[in-house]
Amino acid sequence: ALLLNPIHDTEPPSPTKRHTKVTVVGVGNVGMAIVHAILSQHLADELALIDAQADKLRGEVLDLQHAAAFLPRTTIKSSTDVSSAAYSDLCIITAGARQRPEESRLDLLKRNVQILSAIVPRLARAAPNSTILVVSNPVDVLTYVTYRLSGFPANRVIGSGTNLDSSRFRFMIAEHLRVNAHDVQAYMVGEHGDSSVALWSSVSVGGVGIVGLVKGEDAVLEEMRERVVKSAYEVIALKGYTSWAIGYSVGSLAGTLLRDQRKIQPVSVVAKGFHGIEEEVFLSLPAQLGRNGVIGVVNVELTEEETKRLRASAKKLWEVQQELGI
Ligand code: 6V0
Repeated sequence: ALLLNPIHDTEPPSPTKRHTKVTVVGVGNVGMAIVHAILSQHLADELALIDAQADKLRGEVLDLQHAAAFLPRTTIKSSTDVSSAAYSDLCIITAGARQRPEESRLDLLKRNVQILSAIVPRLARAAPNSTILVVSNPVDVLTYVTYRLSGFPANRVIGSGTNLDSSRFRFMIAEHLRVNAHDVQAYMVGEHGDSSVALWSSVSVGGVGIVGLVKGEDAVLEEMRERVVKSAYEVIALKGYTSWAIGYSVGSLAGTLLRDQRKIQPVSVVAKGFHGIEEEVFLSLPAQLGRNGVIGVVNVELTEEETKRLRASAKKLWEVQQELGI
């Protein structure tokens, strides 16, 4: 017996039809939250999940496949072999050692550089036309490391950077003013983490500049910036890791990239040449993103103080890169 009564001969899919493939390397808390965001937004036809721990990987994939009746039809494959990233449009790297409570992001660096050296060259060979999005911490230095190890042009290597910090920032401003976070335009730029810079001068809510709107302004705003910087540590201290916000944040970046949305989002890009930065470092700046990665970096106007802080971050990151000898 036939499963289906054929109505007409079906044509094989046209080879020019777009098939979107996303690879996620690292299926820990962060990788799986990203996978969840990608699946629920119907962003990919095929997902390749890669991790060094074969059993955990197989468990995660089976668990996802068992949700097939409730999800769009997405082929989910898993492998411990990086070459399964072949034909990917987007490769997302979350593999890494986990940040321990109280551990600074920079302390994680050496452990993670080693992990990336095992992954990136093979990933670049397997999917030479993809865009690589780095999430592993410390994200700015590791994006630079990925850029160097991949040999990709700078527009196709991006760090998730302060996209998450900016979302936390928008949440806090929205809570304070009791508005919807979607209506808050606000960016944190620079290093993801301890030295990130809040661009107060350009914050607006529903088109109205925030400067002059908040009572006790300077103190309130500085406290919000500090809370943003501390928020990852706070979540890690409470639940052991962060996952949902970074998952949605990277899911949003994946949507912008794969669907060529030309949205402006703050991500880690080559910052040399912007705002007087002379070092070859990756730092977050609001950037327009599309199918081929970074289209351009927005010419934001910074105050003298903001420029000073950004340059200090660049210098700090450059020194770290020198220490690594890359
Ligand atoms: P996790 O839950 O420990 O997962 C890491 C995964 O990487 C594990 O499943 C490992 O098996 C895997 N892994 C390790 N080495 C390799 C390798 N050589 N090849 C393949 N897989 C490997 O960590 P979690 O998911 O919580 O965090 C992952 C990374 O994201 C860490 O570096 C975090 O610091 C970083 N984050 C970055 C954020 C950002 O805003 N950029 C936010 C949150 C976390």
